[in-house]
Amino acid sequence: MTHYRSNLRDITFNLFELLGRGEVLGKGPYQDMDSDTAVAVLEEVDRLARTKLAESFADSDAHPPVFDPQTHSVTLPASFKRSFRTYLDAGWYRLELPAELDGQPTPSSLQWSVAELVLGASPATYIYASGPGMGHVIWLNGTERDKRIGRFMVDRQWAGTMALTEPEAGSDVGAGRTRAFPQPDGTWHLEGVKRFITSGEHDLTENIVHLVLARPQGVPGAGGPGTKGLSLFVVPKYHFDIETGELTGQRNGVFATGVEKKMGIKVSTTCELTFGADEIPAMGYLLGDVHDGIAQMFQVIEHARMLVGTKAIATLSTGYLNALEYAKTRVQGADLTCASDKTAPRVTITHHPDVRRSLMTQKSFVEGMRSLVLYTASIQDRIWLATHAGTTDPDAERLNDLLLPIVKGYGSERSWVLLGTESLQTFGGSGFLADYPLEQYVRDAKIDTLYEGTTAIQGQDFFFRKIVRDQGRALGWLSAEIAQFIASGAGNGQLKDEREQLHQALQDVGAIVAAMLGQLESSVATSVLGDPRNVYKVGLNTTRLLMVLGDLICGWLLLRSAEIALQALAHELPLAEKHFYEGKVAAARWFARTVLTKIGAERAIAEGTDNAVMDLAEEAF
Ligand code: ST9
Repeated sequence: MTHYRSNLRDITFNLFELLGRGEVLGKGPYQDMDSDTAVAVLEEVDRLARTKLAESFADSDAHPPVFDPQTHSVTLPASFKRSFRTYLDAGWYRLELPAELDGQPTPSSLQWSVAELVLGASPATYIYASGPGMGHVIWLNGTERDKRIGRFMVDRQWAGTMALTEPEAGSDVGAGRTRAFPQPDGTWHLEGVKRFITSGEHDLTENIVHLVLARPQGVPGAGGPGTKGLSLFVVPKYHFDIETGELTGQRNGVFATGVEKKMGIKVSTTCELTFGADEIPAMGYLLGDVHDGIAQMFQVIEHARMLVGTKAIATLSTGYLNALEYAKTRVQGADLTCASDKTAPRVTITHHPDVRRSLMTQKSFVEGMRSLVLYTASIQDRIWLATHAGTTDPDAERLNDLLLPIVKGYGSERSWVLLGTESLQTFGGSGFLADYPLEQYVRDAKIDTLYEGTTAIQGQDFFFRKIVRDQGRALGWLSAEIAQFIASGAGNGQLKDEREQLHQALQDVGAIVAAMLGQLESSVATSVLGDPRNVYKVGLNTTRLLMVLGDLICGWLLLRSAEIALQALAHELPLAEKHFYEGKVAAARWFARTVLTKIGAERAIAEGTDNAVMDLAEEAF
């Protein structure tokens, strides 16, 4: 048996019972993907994930990629290559592609359900297999030439990278110094160094296509300072015939000049890439022949942020299920009611209150955050359905924008902390051993709070862009939805206390937002008490707001799930189903009582924020 424990029942609960995806499947663009087919797909990917994909997980951690600096090449372990090849051959990545690229049109909600299974079993497999998805972005944004490149990436299963980061440009992408020089034939030559490039070099695919942000030189109106001066270039590792995609055998001037040694997810290479050294030019195509790099790159980034949040939550889910399995069999100590009786029978640790506290905490967060991911994906379904109908759904777009930093920032923070403090802890000292997957999960999941924009960046994006710049429209709509649920009397009298806790949490979150808006307002010079330094008070609370909003949404979705579960429990059910629904109700109650109730304390902290920590001399730290 491999490390991976999936929870298909909870995924189908979310899709069909909570989010009503039966309404979307089998219709319009998804005619060939009805509910039965969707379940069959999930079952097949689940089987593949638990077997072939998961089987290389530990081995590829123990035998990480080998970098040869002479040839700039990287060799991946054979076990991982087998998993990766099995995944590509199975073709499930085509669920994320449009029919025009020989994809199988599939709603986002089903795509991310499938992604959870792959990311939980072998996160690096899913990440290395992003090339066709990046080809899709090139195809969407490109000229006829670029569309052909996008298609080659799909047809020939080329890999791709997103090359933003540089040694001096991490969170601050606009500080990037890589330059691009126009050539008489319409191509560009790039010069510079990119760092922390995921999948930057490997021997898994015949070609790698780098999406590179660089500053064009000598172009009026382009190449200025900051992110807006960056353009997006398509830079292949190997040159190819632009008409047929056949490799010419010539190497382009982009080389891996370093591969990082790191804490986790070791099989996923993290590379330094040097462009245009050694007298071999790094030739690139300007995407779409327009200088609109950061906006184009954000199409990839938005997808990648959803990916990273889903990866984190998938890892917590398998971490919890492994911990649960262990706790059910590990016998240790007597029941607390007879702790002083040294002859009392020893019991499994699931009998101990603190273990139950831990397991229910893990369960409620996993299930709440799975709902958060799939609820967000269901909003993306709306966006794509509108696109397919030749219109737009601006409300859905705004809501998706609001939710993405929560999926990424909140999902990764909660998952990593819970994996270390609760899932691994359930094993006692054994959790520290390589005998169980927990120690690798903790190491592999830490990156999720860091890449694709750190939690601090997600918090800032959330408040300044997704709330203030949006003039609170998406947040207002979401709050109204939650308020409507609270007022609905859901749960038929059985969730009265929990709805009250949700109500209080909603008010507390509203008060935190109001306090931060007040702090922002008072930082503007034109206001009566204007002091620019008051914006620091906002900055001291952006991560806090991100986290409490995540708690609020998870609490709301868990209670909606509990309402559905209570309705199901009113009928005769097979035992396993009865337990499943009882577990849903228990998780929602637990979360409301132990998590939502803490938001009041966060409110007090936010409302009482001053600049004392900002006024402190650096030496006093
Ligand atoms: C990395 C790799 O970490 C990790 C690997 C993960 C796995 C990869 C797998 C990828 C799979 C992909 C498959 C693709 C499939 C897709 C299919 C889809 C069909 N939302 O506020 P401003 C834009 S890579 C949208 O002034 P600053 C916007 O255009 C490294 N757009 O920012 C805006 O213009 P406007 C990851 C946004 O102060 C413009 O940027 N690194 C958003 O100049 C300027 O905005 C990072 O993530 C947004 N949320 O720069 C960087 N925000 O305002 C983290 C901005 O006119 N740092 N734009 O609309 C940041 O995000 C910074 O906040 C900053 C600040 C760089 C944006």
